[in-house]
Amino acid sequence: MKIFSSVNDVKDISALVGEALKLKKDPFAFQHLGKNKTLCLVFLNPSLRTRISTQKAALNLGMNVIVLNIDKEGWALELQDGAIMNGTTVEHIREAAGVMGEYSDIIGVRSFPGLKNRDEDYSENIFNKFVEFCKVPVVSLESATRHPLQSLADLVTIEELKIVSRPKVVLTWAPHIKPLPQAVPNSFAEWMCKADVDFIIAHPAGYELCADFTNGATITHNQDEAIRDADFIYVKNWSAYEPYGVVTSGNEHWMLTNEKLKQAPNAKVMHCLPVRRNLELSDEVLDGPQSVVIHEAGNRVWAAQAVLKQMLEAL
Ligand code: AN0
Ligand code: CP
Repeated sequence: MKIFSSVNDVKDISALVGEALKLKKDPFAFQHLGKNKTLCLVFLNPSLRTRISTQKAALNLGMNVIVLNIDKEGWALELQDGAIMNGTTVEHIREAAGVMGEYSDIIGVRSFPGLKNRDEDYSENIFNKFVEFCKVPVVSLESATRHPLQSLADLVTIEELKIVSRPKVVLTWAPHIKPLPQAVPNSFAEWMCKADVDFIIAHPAGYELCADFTNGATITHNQDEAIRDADFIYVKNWSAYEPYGVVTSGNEHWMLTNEKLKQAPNAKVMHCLPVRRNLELSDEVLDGPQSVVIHEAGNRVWAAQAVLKQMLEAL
């Protein structure tokens, strides 16, 4: 694997999930693969899980890891081609990515969308420029439109915890005070549409995701009906795709509570984290027996390790 930016970069999804679960049982079996290889993780935005789990995954494979919080510690990056750089930006992404490629065998990049210009965000300009100019394999640590390491960890979690062969998986929108990207729900939808699950998306009117990612899913505005008898309930906020990046009020009742969970007594509750308590999910759900959010975050290590292993094997 040379690029990991979406489910479309994966040849065999169930083999990759199986690989992650095997690595979970035997984390240090492939230390020779990463010997004398360097992973550089570049963050243009904050992170807790992605940063630590990907670093841990690389260490398990015997790699050296360098983390650069380029938004805080690097030179201000220019992204526009042809820019006259007489303003605040100091270094063009062409040189910055090219130089980082000289120091790295694999690069990871996190670049959130601006949520102002949809065409620009959905063109994946920043991620694609890293790929073009660094000339080494690149793994997405969440780009403008997708979060594939999260989705792989989510699928690993579902495979691991399911008790029926084809589980009912519900992605339900949750309230938030800030406009958040569509990357996590886009990506989750894209992976679930290819997995052996019965997949339903529930959201208030006006929060339709781009159809490119949801092809094959059942979509409803009725949250109660969607979550009834679900096996997995995946909670996530996102801002509107149309009009782009907008957040409307009046949907506070979409928070997942124990009262709602009564309709899905066997459901496991998932969230990518970070989560805003008592806004997206109530304390009682997060602290209750149906929540698997910490376990899910733990699986980020094995998802990242499976992807890095395939990249190292292709070097
Ligand atoms: C980010 C998002 O929704 O894309 C990162 C989630 C992994 N969340 C926030 O900004 C709170
Ligand atoms: N879920 C996730 O990607 O978390 P971080 O933003 O903390 O990395």
